[in-house]
Amino acid sequence: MKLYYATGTCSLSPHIVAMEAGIALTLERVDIGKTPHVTASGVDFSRVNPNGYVPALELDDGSVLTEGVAIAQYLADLAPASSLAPPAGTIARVQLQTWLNFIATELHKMYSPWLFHPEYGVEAQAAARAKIAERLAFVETHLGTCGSFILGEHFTVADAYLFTITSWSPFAGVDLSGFPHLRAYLARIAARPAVRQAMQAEGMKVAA
Ligand SMILES: N[C@@H](CCC(=O)N[C@@H](CS)C(=O)NCC(=O)O)C(=O)O
Repeated sequence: MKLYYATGTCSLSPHIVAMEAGIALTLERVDIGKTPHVTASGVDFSRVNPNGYVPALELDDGSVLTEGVAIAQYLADLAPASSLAPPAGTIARVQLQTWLNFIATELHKMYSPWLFHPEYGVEAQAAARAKIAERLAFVETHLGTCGSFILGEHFTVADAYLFTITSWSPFAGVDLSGFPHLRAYLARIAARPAVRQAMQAEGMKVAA
């Protein structure tokens, strides 16, 4: 399987999941800074994902999965013993999907595009930061009571996703100083060997 990724973007989330699950992936970098987006091997990425965004997962039969939360759950389900996602059909799985949808729609798409595209203007960015602060307050309250991870004591795909998105905060001007539980959670996740390996494989800096 091949994961199309761009360093440090939301594609880091399924990359972490694969590392946690012990699933070997081929990686192909996509330059999303240039239009059209071209992959490291010179392919126009719109031929892989017509929407032009990472992540995309090419399966061994040539078919392509898109949308980070779907890819992450697919990978988790390939390795049920890793407990990265509760079994389908359980309330715990629905709780996982509730969090994945919350992270995708209330956080991911509030950080990006608003905070990474200055052309939206300072007013839109201030509004996005205010909304993110509200949502992070909700996350902070949850992390204060849930245990080590979002669903309790097991690291799941939701943790890979929340870690990936909220780690953008320093680059996006989002102040995490009022969220001590979130900061401790991010440090805990950043120390996981699989997370470090995924980040290193993408050429990111990891803490010593
Ligand atoms: N709905 C998609 C959004 C993915 C997305 O926003 N990807 C960004 C990186 S975090 C991207 O590739 N942007 C480049 C572009 O949209 O052209 C998902 O959740 O997988």
